[in-house]
Amino acid sequence: MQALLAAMAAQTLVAASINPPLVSNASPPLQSHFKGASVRVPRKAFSFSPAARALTIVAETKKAVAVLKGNSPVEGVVNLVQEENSPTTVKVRVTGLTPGKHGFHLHEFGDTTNGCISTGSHYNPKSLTHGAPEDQIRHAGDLGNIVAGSDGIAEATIVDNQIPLTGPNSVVGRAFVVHELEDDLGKGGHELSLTTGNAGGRLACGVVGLTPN
Ligand SMILES: [Cu+2]
Ligand SMILES: [Zn+2]
Repeated sequence: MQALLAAMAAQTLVAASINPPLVSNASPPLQSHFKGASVRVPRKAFSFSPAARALTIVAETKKAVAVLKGNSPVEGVVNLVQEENSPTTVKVRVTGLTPGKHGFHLHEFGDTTNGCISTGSHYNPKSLTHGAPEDQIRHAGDLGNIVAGSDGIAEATIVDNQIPLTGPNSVVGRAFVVHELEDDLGKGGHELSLTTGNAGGRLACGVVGLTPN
């Protein structure tokens, strides 16, 4: 019985020795942080439970833009958005075109030193021949045609999985080109069909760059 009372008294003393610093405004703030339960709360907040880790995974959205210009009245803006590991959505608006179809591609280089000609060939990391966007065998940069109305304006939304904004095949730093003629999508039988789609001259081009918008 005496032992039990002694034990209870000891517990009371322990409790009493913990509680006063936690409720006391008199103790310096730095000291109270090193006492009792106040230490355990931050430790739990930093524990690496699966739930805590899931909170740190945030889907990354990349955005890019290209402003198209050239030695012609043709100009335009291309906006690109890619959610992590998803296809890239490309929104195109080009003005000053002749009505009808115009080849629209991503070319290999973001170099406009000599105008659109120095953007090189169609972006082609897999070394395939020219084709339509829906073909298995195509250049990654083959985005088909955009179509201008009688007002000379072409607007399109293209969703494509071969022009990512991150990773080894990122198209950031490469260039869009809009062409004089229709891209025959590799099926025209012309000697240029399997390299350029025989899409003719380069009316305007613009380098793809990252944007926060
Ligand atoms: Cu082209
Ligand atoms: Zn091509």
